[in-house]
Amino acid sequence: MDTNKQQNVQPIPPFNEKNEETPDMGGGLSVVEYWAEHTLSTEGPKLWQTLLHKSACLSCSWGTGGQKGGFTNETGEKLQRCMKSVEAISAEIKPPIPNNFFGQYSIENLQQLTSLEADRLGRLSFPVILREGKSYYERISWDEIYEIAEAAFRKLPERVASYSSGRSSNEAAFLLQLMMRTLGSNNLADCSDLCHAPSTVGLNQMFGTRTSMVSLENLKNADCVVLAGSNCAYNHPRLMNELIKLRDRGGKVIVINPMMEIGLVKFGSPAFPLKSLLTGSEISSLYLQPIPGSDTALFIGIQKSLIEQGLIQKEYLQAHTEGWEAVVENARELSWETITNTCGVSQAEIEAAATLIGRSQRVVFAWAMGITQQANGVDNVYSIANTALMTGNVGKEGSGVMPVRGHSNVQGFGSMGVTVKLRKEIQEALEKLLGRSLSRVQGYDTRCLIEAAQAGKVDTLICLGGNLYAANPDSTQAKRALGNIETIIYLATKPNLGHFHGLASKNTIIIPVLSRFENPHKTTVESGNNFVRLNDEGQTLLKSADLISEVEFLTELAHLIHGDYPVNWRQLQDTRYIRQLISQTIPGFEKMATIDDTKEEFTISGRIFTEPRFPTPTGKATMFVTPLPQLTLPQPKDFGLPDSTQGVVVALMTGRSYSQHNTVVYKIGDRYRGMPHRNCILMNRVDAEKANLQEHQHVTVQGNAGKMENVEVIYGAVRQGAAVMFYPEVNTIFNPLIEKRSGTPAYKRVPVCVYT
Ligand SMILES: Nc1nc2c(c(=O)[nH]1)N[C@H]1C(S)=C(S)[C@@H](COP(=O)(O)OP(=O)(O)OC[C@H]3O[C@@H](n4cnc5c(=O)[nH]c(N)nc54)[C@H](O)[C@@H]3O)O[C@H]1N2
Ligand SMILES: Nc1nc2c(c(=O)[nH]1)N[C@H]1C(S)=C(S)[C@@H](COP(=O)(O)OP(=O)(O)OC[C@H]3O[C@@H](n4cnc5c(=O)[nH]c(N)nc54)[C@H](O)[C@@H]3O)O[C@H]1N2
Ligand code: SF4
Ligand SMILES: [Mo]
Repeated sequence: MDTNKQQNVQPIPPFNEKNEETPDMGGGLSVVEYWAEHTLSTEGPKLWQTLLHKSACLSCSWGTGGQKGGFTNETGEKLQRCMKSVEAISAEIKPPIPNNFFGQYSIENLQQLTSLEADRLGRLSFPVILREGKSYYERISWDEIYEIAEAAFRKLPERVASYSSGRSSNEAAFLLQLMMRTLGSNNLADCSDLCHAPSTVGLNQMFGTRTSMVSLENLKNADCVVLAGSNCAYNHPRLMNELIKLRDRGGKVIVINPMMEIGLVKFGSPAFPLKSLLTGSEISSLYLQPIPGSDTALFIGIQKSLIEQGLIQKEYLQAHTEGWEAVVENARELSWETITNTCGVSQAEIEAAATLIGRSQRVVFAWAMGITQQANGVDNVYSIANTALMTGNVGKEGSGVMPVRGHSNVQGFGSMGVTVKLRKEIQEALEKLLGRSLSRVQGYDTRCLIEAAQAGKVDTLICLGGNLYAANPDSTQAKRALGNIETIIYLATKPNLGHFHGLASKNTIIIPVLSRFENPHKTTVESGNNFVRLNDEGQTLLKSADLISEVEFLTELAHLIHGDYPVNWRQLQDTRYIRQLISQTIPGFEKMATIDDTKEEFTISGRIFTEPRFPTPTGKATMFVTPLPQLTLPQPKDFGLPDSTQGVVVALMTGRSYSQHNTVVYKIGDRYRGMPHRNCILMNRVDAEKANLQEHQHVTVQGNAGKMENVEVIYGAVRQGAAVMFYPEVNTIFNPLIEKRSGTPAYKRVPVCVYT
């Protein structure tokens, strides 16, 4: 049986029909061409200066850079800087927006800009305000900013909120939450609410920890990686090097993704110029394509097969877990028919995955947005971790569970207490610092913040980076909600759609801040692998600009609101003192106290598990039974369309193109998926033909909150019933289900009707 099953292993997935124009592998020479084009261009010297600066890469959470130099990862390996990093830096070193710009273009003009056009305006280089009833942003003095901000923060604490994005430093994040909590507000919405919150919730429930339990060294010792709902070929390119090396040493990679992402089949990495770059390295040993939103069923299927093949580690379960009997029983009882009907993957494929996992010695289970951005995101996480536990793969060298995080410091924001689900240890430490209790009022996460604003319950909002407007679903709702807030203060490096659409009713202020590599002080960030990096001081290349550091602005504002309570805020402008505070209040950050002297970047203590003992009351992991999702799609008539409409309803997976960073679009096309511009829907040929559509035809795509017209149909390697479109544009047409335990929107299973 086993030999047969092994033969079933398929590196290429069943739904593999690519668009003719798409390349046969991810990465490849074009990556190097991009490097060459940019580093040799007129911006080349500035780029190199920034690339060589001792600070962490701005882009993703993989965490390249820092004290060992711009090209080094945390294990000291060189040549670990990818072109996404160049893309991100290139955007930040653009010339400043001219002084007379905002006087020339009204808000109405600015609202016509696309995301790409907004970003290309250049760096924000002086503070501006849009006053009530006015149609132009105008320059504002720092004195007036502080006057308006202070008054805005004197509102009832429950009516004051913050939103943050994960690019700022730990120091800024710590200040933000301390300022808000000192005020008595827990309204600390963060982009992670839209992102990995289900991972945080799920891991906390099961293991009493909230982040990846695997270090980079651990990953290097794995002999199998299960990669579910992640397109790391685009979004965490240096993780690809680890997968290449794993395959080289005979390990296996199981990819779980409704879409065939070509870079997960084959990837040409510049880190291996001779053996990989031109010819490409094989990545997937087995590629499974479940129905969007059905991963729980797929993982239960894997569990069932593990049980049937006698591959579960019963002794491990007995010794180190609780609740395992019910989980095993559930998998045993569910019929194969129910499982395969729910996930759309055949029993043979599922069994092949189980065999690979069960026969491997050290398996890492990694996942990203395809798993979390679902109405049952927490169950998805449970089902993955249940599978890991059943095979004894948590708390063991070279194995474990690994959420692949988003922004370069999004994890640091959570660690610093920028969350509506504060850890008890931090709460107690902050209460000690404040000499009083923290407010017990439940804070608003990102979706709740939008709803509270819509209901007129928010007066003041401060946004530390990000793009709250465009990151949220249902842009019309987001715009209306933000419009009910009296004062919004945006701290940003670049202009974005949010600054032009997310306007307050009285005052909207944009404060231009220094980038990570420009701050006059040292800062730190935390990678998705729980590694803290130290960023050196730098200088801005914007010579006559009027920029401020995030730390300076937040400390000045906090000083105005709170005086010298509970700390001398202005003293904290020397960020060394913030790090002292962090070391005293944040668990695992003891080494932060000495990092200025030692320059020693470190792994946060208590995060990596190589023994199966967990920080739960019993020391055991808790397993939860995961219900199967009910996945039906509505009919065209449910969209209010007449019966005569020739249309097809699909589950839309909304996400990133090759050339964008979240809401910021760098290039309009996506060459690896053969999507020439942003207004495309990638779908399976069979679905299109069902609705009498042809490739390149222009169609309407309608969700439950609006429609997009003139969308070009592109055929691609996605399973039937699923389709792909890009955010932020697509956020105009739907208001999704929300995962109840984490607050995260189901961005990856959006029912839409495609018709002409
Ligand atoms: N260059 C670049 N890097 C980035 C970012 C960026 O925008 N650009 N963003 C950063 C951030 S904040 C984040 S969160 C990460 C995002 O990184 P990813 O999570 O990799 O990005 P996404 O494009 O959202 O989607 C991931 C994959 O999920 C798959 N998927 C969709 N639905 C399902 C499903 O139901 N099941 C399964 N198994 N898979 C599914 C999609 O086909 C897609 O391949 O990247 C970070 N890094
Ligand atoms: N439909 C759909 N929607 C999604 C997603 C999806 O997959 N599908 N993904 C969701 C996810 S995973 C996330 S994380 C969110 C992202 O949501 P956000 O994090 O809110 O959005 P970004 O686009 O990353 O924010 C970019 C802006 O941050 C600012 N910025 C950059 N660097 C700095 C800095 O150093 N300091 C400051 N103060 N500002 C800076 C710049 O002004 C830039 O324009 O979007 C979510 N929305
Ligand atoms: S993998 Fe991520 S952190 Fe590393 S260089 Fe690329 S974008 Fe930066
Ligand atoms: Mo994210």
